[in-house]
Amino acid sequence: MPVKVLFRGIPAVALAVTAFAFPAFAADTNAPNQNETKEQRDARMAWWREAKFGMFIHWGVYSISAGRYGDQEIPGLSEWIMHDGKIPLAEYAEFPKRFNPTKFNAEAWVKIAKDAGQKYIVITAKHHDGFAMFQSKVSDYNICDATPFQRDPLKELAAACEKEGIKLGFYYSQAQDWGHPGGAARDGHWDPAQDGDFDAYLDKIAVPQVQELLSNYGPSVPAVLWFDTPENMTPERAAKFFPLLKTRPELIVNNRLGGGFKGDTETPEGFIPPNGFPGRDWETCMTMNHSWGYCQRDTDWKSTADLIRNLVEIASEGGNYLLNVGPTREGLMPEACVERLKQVGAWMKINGESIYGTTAGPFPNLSWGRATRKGQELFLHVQTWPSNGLLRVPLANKISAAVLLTQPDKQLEVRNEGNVTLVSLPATAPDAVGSVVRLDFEGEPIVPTTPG
Ligand code: JFZ
Repeated sequence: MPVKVLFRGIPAVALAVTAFAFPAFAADTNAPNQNETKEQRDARMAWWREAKFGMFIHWGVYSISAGRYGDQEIPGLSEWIMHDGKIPLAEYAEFPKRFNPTKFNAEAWVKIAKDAGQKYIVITAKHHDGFAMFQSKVSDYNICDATPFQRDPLKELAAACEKEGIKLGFYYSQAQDWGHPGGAARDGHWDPAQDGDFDAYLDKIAVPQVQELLSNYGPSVPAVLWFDTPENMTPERAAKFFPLLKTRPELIVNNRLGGGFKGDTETPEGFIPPNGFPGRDWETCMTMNHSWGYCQRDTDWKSTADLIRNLVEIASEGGNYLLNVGPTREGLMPEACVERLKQVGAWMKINGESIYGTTAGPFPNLSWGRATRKGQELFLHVQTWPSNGLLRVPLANKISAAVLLTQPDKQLEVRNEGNVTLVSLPATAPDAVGSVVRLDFEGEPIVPTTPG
């Protein structure tokens, strides 16, 4: 049963008591990175905090069906088609025989990410369907042994990422696995071939495959391990992965292993938490349309303006943006995605300094947009251009410089009026989606509680 549903029905008091009843886990010294100092943690998270923007890739044999099973449209997420269409395992296992994505080119994918300004990629090594998109000795239900393609895309991506200076992370569905006996399935198995012992599945498939992923791609891949949907996981089951995770001290792990393991990153999905997660690293994952895996009918793409605004909003609350693309059965990223990513990249070329390595802005809210901070620099993302040409910033500090990132050599006029800083802007916005002003300020930000 999904954890979320369980939680909904339980009063807060019961939850608090339950949490109190298992203090052992919170203090579990076997969990990775339990005892690291703040300095060690900051060093481990440094590249990720600098990166801010990553590419999520959902690619698997579900990219073949692309939302259709026989002559039926299966509503919902394309990567859930086996579950939602109640496709028997033996039948789904025929899909790989038709998977021959000869147009896949790791360098082209990495270049698309890089040109978009994305600094890391997280790709589905195995999704809930249980099919491994990598060479696995543990199960021949994998792309090298069960498709005519026979290549390991993770290996090719690792090489391309290394060349381009992009970090590579792996998504691995550790609990749900509809393709191996004993693997979990939300709402239960639909095919007796799936029945079996969950612990045996963890011991024989999930743990050894994670070991393969952590061992076979060089010392710095994966940089991130992205677990998902912890159905049936318990503290004991999560602990089966700990010794492995500890073999890779630089690894960043998300919070979806289950069994109470907090991991390194919160993963709000499809939404932007209004105040971030104070004291925690976090990453909003979002897909460009509605499905994660490629879905032929789903052409409702977010606009470039939406994508940029999301990135800005997330950065202004202190998070990262992991933006998903679902490549096709041929191994191509949909044209609509490529086009939008290019446009985001063009914006990032000018405005990237207002995103990379920034932390949340100091303002609870701003009527005209968002703000990010990097040390003594504030980046003002002006989304509603002031009609009188004066931007009101609720900040009382001394300002030593103010420029538009589109015109970094031209100082803007700035004056203080009471608690407020007024910045003179040109009559029209230089960028229709998001123009950014950089303010160099002195001291700690002084933000009046009632803007003047
Ligand atoms: C999961 C997957 O089931 C889905 O296919 C996709 O991979 C996505 C990134 O992750 O879906 C979830 C997981 C967590 C939540 C919602 C959907 N959640 O916490 O709200």
